[in-house]
Amino acid sequence: MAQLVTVAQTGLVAVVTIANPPVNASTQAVRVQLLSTLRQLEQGSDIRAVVIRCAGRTFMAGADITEFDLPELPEPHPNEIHAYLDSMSKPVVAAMHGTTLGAGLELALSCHYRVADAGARFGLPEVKLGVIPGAGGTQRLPRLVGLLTAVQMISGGEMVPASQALESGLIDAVFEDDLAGSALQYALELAGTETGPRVLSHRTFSADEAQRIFAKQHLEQLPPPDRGGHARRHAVEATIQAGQLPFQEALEEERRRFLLCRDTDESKALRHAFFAERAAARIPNMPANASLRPIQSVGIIGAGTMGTGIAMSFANAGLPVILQDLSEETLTRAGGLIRSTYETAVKKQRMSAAEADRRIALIHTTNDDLQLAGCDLIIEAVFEDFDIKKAIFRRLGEIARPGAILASNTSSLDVNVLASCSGRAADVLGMHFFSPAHIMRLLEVVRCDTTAPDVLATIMQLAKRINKVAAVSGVCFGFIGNRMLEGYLRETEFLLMEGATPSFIDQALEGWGMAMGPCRMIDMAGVDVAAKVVLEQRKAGRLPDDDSYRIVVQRLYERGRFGQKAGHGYYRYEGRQPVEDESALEIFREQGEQYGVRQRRDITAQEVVERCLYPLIAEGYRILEEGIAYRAGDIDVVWLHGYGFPSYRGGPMFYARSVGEHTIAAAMERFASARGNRYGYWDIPESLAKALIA
Ligand code: T1G
Repeated sequence: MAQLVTVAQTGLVAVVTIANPPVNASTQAVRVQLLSTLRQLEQGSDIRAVVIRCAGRTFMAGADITEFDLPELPEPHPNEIHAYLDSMSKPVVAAMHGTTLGAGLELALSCHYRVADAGARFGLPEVKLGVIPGAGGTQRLPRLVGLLTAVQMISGGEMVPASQALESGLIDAVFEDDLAGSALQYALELAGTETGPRVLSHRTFSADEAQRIFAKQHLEQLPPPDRGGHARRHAVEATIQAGQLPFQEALEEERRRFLLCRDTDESKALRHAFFAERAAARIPNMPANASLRPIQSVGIIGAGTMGTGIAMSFANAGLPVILQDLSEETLTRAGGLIRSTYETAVKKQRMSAAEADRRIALIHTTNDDLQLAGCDLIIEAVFEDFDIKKAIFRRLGEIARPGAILASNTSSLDVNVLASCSGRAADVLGMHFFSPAHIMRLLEVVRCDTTAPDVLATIMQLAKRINKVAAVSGVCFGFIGNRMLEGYLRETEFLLMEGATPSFIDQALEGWGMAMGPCRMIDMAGVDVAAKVVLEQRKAGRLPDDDSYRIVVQRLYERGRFGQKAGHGYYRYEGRQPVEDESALEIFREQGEQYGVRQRRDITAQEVVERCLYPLIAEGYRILEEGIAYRAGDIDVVWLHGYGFPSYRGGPMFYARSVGEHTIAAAMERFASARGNRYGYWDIPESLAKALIA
């Protein structure tokens, strides 16, 4: 067994170091070695205090999530270590840096004193994996910070910074530098003054009535168990029991709830999403030591909403940006949007005024594209006009410095063509950001046939640097997300023509878990934007020979119903509030009659969900068959981070396996026979159809 826990003695203090890269996860080997080390130190006559610290980038960041799939957690359970810490006669100090999370924070709570460096953050994020703290967190945390703070931390799963942790009593001291030396000094003083342990589990605890009432209100406001609230509800219920049950009994109840949650579909989906996001960053057959191109400066062509949002994404990561546009008016508007965005962040105390000023100062605007010539990465973010984009890539091929990476933010156009226009195709790829680009984390990285491996690797690494979740897509219309969206929107419009209303469709899909239904989504993104994409597809001959295909969005567009920004689209808007609009329903009726909807009928929410989601999922199978996506998990990452797919369902491809591929294929067969399949809308991809034979 590798040596993961070592000890160094300084005077009367023993410093225990855990070294289990990359995040010092609490594996069985770590637990075995840590427990035996603590037992030895307790016996040591020349030791009066202990410090537990971690090597590398962070204090223990949690249990090893891969152990969740084991039938039983390999001994010793973290609770055994924590019970031993409770029994020790010598004070133990946790010295924390990085992100102390989950079992790492539970270990620290079982220590007797807690110190940290100024940049440290703390959390119990277990609910984000569909479980609850399973090693005493629900019982020790309230004893330290009170019921309210504990319920908020545990049910939200968010990290708190060292300053807040100090203020709440979670930690005892923050050191600006030299954590190791300061923690040692802290322990030496404990030893020197013969200060004994402070054992949280021995602390009697009873929250006052007001705190209990708050906790119960918090519980009632959580989503239902089958809509992402299962683990959160158990986490809060376990926390509320702190002080109401004898400590050991409460630990057993916590463990019971943890095991209950661990085996749910919600938890399996969330754990899948966690690892899928990290796997998506890995490019198959890419040598681990692939050289990356340096990216120290970024140029963006096009200062519209997308270009401005992209500029802020880079400024947020500390990278200087030159934002270029031919129109001075556009540049002025962009400058205003940048300033107002950061002013709002300061007002909401998301960042200091100084930090906002730093980021604003990183973005320079210009109308002269030659100023981009020295940039390491240049992103084209003009509107979706292919001829203009081609001209820009020809220009970039002339002015950009050798070795610069050239990217297009296009949401659907053929990046291979842009690459060839540039005259340096190996340097070109797509970077499809999602609006608002400085907030949405998804980045579809589109690899052209000619993109050089180091260019792809560089951009995948850069994505992490700008806090984006990247997934690689091959070149096809709509890449991964928008291509799968087609069937979803097609069926939405057919359902409208058959008698469903926008609110019925949206509520059916939002009730199923989507963050926003299709009609509200298009109204918000712009009916005109959606209609232009359909018209562009029809012009390029990419649509089925079916005049009724997405005819509704075209009719709304023709009538100036551009969506929320125009006050009406699929809905009428009172402020930002969507309201059913008789004149829109009339358009749906007209189109239904014109395209042969003999009689409008009552449609169930289940039919809406199946009619919209199954073609979306089927397209995902085709995307995998064609090699457009490397893995099914990459497709899930796209939908979880770019389209509001419910995380507790794991993404469309994970959901397909959990609901059963046979169920989906059989439903598609039913729709094909009930509705006809003249245009292949209900064709079942081969890799999905095999479920029918199995
Ligand atoms: N278990 C196993 N592997 C983990 C891991 C974990 N807890 N955390 C990270 N990894 C892997 C990750 O898959 C990746 O692997 C590598 O480490 C770097 O991670 C009993 C039961 C700590 C903020 O939920 O939030 O404790 O892709 O790319 O961006 O109550 O990792 O390189 O092969 O994310 O710097 C609670 C989960 C567990 C924390 C670092 N803890 N991790 O982010 O690196 S449940 C968590 C994170 C628990 C107890 C319960 C982040 C990070 P690879 P990374 P990062």
